[in-house]
Amino acid sequence: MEKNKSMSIENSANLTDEDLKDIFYKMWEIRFFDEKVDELFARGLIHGTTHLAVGQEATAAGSGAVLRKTDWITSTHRGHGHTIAKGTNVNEMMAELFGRTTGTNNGKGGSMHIADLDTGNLGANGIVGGGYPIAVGAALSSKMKKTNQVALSYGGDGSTNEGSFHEALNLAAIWDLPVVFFIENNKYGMSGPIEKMTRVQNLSERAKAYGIEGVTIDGNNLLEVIETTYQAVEKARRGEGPTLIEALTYRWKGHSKSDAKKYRTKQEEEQWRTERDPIERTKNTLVAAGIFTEEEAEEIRKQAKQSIVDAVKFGETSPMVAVETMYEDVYAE
Ligand SMILES: Cc1ncc(C[n+]2csc(CCOP(=O)(O)OP(=O)(O)O)c2C)c(N)n1
Repeated sequence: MEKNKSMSIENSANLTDEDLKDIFYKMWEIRFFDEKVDELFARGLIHGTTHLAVGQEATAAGSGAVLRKTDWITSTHRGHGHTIAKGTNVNEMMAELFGRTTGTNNGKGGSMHIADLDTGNLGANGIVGGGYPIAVGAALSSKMKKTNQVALSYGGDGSTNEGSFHEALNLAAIWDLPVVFFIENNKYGMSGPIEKMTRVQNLSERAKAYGIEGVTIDGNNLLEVIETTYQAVEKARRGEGPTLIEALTYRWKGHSKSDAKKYRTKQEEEQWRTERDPIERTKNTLVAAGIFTEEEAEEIRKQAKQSIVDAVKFGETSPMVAVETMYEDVYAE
């Protein structure tokens, strides 16, 4: 049925004002989720390691918004935002990090292994570049079974130097597979700046080597992310093959929880935080378009914050995973 709702911002994905409000809510949810995780680690309440995507909310929320529930994603070690944007319940995500039975992976996966087949999330991946071949395999199954599903594979700038990236792009190209390679270029690998890791100016140029389309966009501009991803996803759905999207963004926090960030200046960090905050920019755009007022935006922010408070409560009060169940869910039965 035709949506009978207002669309104050023209966009080819046909997102209504309500959709954009939801995306704005998700951006806050992503930010609060990761800030809370940072705090919980510092207090010793959750364990292992984690990689936060504070500052990268527009790439996750914008790309996730144009995918169908039945489309797939593969995510990275920095994947909480992708998972939230694809529709996973934040209570279950938080419970997973707390190692509780109510978690997405029954509490046995943790931050880097969240998978949620109900929302098409084929899994985060601690192996840099490990998600690309999985997405290509999923896309191949879609083509062979004619299900019309698209796979979108997230990766960091550093992952484009892995062999798996190149093999995946080549196979996807020669078979015209319905897959989108979405690179979040946040300027650094663990501590290595992109300029020292590759000679190409834009990572999207690498698409040429495989005969596919490559595009570089401002990853902190939500509407640009939505528009570009939608075009690439729909092209894939029409059977016209893969696209490489490079979205320029920045992570505000260190690589992982033990990073002192000595490889970059405070000035650079400050500049990205104050001048290019994706949430602030989205709010200003949506207020200017009349989608909500400043006060309504503040209300959405508060609701998102509360959802994370509730998620922590849910995680903390859920049952711990029992040691005797350690070997369950390891092999298919
Ligand atoms: C195959 C492999 N090599 C090395 C590592 C160690 N490692 C974890 S994250 C990371 C940096 C990844 O950088 P990038 O792909 O740019 O993602 P970002 O952390 O910037 O989001 C490295 C080298 C790993 N996990 N897997």
